[in-house]
Amino acid sequence: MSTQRSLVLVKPDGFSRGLTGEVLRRIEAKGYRLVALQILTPSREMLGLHYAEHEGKPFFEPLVDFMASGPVTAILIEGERCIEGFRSLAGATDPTTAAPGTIRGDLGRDWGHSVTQNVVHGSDSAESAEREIEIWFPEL
Ligand code: IDP
Ligand code: MG
Repeated sequence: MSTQRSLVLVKPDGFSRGLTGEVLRRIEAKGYRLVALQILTPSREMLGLHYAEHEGKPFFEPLVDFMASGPVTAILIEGERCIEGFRSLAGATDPTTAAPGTIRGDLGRDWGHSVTQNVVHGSDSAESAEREIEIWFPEL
């Protein structure tokens, strides 16, 4: 058994395009459980913690600007190997080359925003998931 929890975000592009339901549908169809869900506009401080590994990279500031630009849906999911499984559902980082059938491949668009606006975030390891859940759902 390796039941895991993962932190999923529907980013501001996905939220504003009304794609939260579609992302939730895919998570539930896969068999993962929804543990908690919250709509919020994240502070730059939260985003600095969330994306700490990318601080100093050229895309860091535009990424934080984008992520703070409006509401996101934060979702805590649970299921067997759901960290790896949701990354697989999400697809590759670049929505232009993400495989069809994935969230980013089916729904992500190249709006001239490079790779930044790619609909969803998903934790990439058990350590990241634990760290990120503490940021987005400190009570859980
Ligand atoms: P991931 O979300 O697939 O794990 P990461 O490499 O962890 O991808 O990057 C975090 C986020 O930063 C991406 O989802 C995307 O929004 C943005 N990003 C990553 N690489 C680039 C880039 O080269 N240009 C612009 N934005 C990027
Ligand atoms: Mg990442």
